[in-house]
Amino acid sequence: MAQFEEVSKKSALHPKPTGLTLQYGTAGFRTTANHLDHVMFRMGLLATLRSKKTKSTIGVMVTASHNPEEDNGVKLIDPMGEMVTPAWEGYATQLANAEQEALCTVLKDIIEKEAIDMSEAASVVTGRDTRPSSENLSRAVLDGVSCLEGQSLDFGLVTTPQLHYMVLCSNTSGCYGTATTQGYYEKLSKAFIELTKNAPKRTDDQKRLLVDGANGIGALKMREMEAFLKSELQVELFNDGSSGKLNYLCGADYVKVQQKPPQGMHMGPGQRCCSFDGDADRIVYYYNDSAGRFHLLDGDKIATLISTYLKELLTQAGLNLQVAVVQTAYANGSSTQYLENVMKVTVCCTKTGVKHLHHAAQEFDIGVYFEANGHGTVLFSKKAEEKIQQLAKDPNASDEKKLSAKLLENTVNLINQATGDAISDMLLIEAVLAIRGMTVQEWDAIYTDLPNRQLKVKVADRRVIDTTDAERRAVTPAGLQDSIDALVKKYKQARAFVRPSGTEDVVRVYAEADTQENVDGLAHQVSLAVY
Ligand code: 16G
Ligand code: ZN
Repeated sequence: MAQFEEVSKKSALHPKPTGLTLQYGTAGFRTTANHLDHVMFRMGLLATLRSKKTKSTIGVMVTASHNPEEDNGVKLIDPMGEMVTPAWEGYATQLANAEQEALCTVLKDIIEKEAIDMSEAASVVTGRDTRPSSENLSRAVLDGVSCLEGQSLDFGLVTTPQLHYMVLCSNTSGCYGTATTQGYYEKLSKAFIELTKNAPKRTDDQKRLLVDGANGIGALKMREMEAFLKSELQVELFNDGSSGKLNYLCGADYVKVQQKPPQGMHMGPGQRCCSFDGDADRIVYYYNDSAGRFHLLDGDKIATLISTYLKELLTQAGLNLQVAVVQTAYANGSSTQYLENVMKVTVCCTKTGVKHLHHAAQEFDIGVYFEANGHGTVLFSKKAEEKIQQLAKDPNASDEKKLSAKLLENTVNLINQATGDAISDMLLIEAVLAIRGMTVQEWDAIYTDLPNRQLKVKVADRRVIDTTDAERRAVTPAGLQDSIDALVKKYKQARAFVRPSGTEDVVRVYAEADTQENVDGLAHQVSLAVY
C-alpha cells in the first residue's frame, strides 16, 4: 500500500537511535529531547490509527510538564479528552521501540489486531509547550499524521489542558464548548464573572493574586486570559518566561517538593499566591504568614475547599447528588479524615496517575479528584448536570434554590472536565474564596496537615517492588511490608508506604507522623528497609 511506502520513506527522516528503548509511562513518553524525534513521528502515526479506529479527533501533546527544559515528552489524548486507553499505551511502546526495518510490521500488526479500516478519515490535533525543542518535535508528529493521510490541526503553543479541551469540544459537536483558545477563554471567563457577581463587595485587594507561571506556557496563556477577566481577577505574574528558565527554581512541582516559594516572587505577608507547572495542568497555592512562615495549600486542600463548596450548594439547592473525593496514597491523612468524618463525603483512593483518578471519579454523580501535587478537576455525571440545569430554570423553585442551581451551573462551566487544569482550577478557587468571603488563612485552617516527608531511593531494579491496595502496601519483596509495619508502629499518627516511580528510575518513600522530627526519622528508616 502506498501509505506504508510513505511510512518507510519518511521514517528514514526520523531515525530511531539503534537499541534505544523507551516506555509509555504514567504520562506518556518522557526523556531527553534529543532522543524523541522518532517517537514523535511514530506517535503521529499511532494517533492517526487511533482516530480511524474511534472515528474521532485524537490529540497529541508535546510536553514534559515539570521536567527540566532539556527534556521533552509526548502523550496521546482520547476522544473525550481523557488519557489514551492502556491497550494503546502498549502499542505506543511497541511502536516507539521498533527498529527501523520492523516499523511497518509493527504498524500492520496494530492495524490487524484492532481491525482498523485504513480507508476511514482521520483527524489529529496537536499542541506544544514552550520548550525550545517542542517546535521541531511537533513537526515530526505532523509528518507522521500526513504519512497516513490524516487531517491535522496544529494549535501550536497551548497548555496541556487546553489541548484536552480542544479534543473534547471537537468530538461533542461543540456542545462542550468551541474548539479554539478564544472559545476556551470565553467559556471560562464568562462563568467566572457570573460567579463573582455573587461576591459584590470584593475589594481590589481581595481580587489580587500572585501567579508563578513556571517560566512556561501557563504564563503565556494567563496573559491571554487576563483580557477576558475584566479586572475581576487582578493577576500579578511572576516567572513569565521573559528571562528565567522553564521550571527552574519555580513552578508547582518545585514549590510542593521543596515546600518553599519559587524564586523571583515577592510575596507580602498573607498575600495569596499560586504556582502552575510547566504545562499548566497542576496548581498549588501558598502564603507567608506574618511571622514569615511558609504555608502550602496543596491538592488535598484544594479538593477539600471545592467539595465543601459543592456540598453546601447542593444542600441549599435541595439536590440529592453524591459528592465523592478521589485521592491517592499521598493524600495527607488529615485531609482524608476531615473529608470522611467532618464533611461526610465518600473518599476513595486510587493508584498514582491522573488516568486512575479520572476513571474512579467517573463512578459518582460528582467526583472531585486531586493528587496532593495539585493535579485535579471535578467530573459531573450527565445526571448531575441535567438535574442542575432543570432546577436552574424551574419556575416553581424558590429563589434560594434557583440561585444555588445557577451557581452550580456556572461552576460546571468554569471547570475543565477533560483533565486537571491550572487556569480553570485557579479561577474556581478564586471564585469559591470570593463567594464564601474566605481568606487564604481561613481556607488553610480548615484542617492542619500532618507532618510528612517524601524521599527517593535508588535501587538496582525498582520493579522488584510490587504494590497493592492503591499502592499503600508492598506485596514484594517478601518481608518489606512487615518491616514497614513494624517501623510505623513505633510512631504516633504514623503511616508510610513505598512504591516504584512511574516516571523515574527510583523507589519513592512517603511517611507521615505526629511531628516533623518523627516523620523524618520514620521516612529515613523506611528508606533503609527498601535496600
Ligand atoms: C505523572 C502523572 C502525575 C503523577 C506523577 C507520579 C499525569 C498527567 N501525570 O507526572 O499525575 O503524580 O506522574 O510520578 O498522569 P511518579 O510515578 O514518578 O511518582
Ligand atoms: Zn504537568
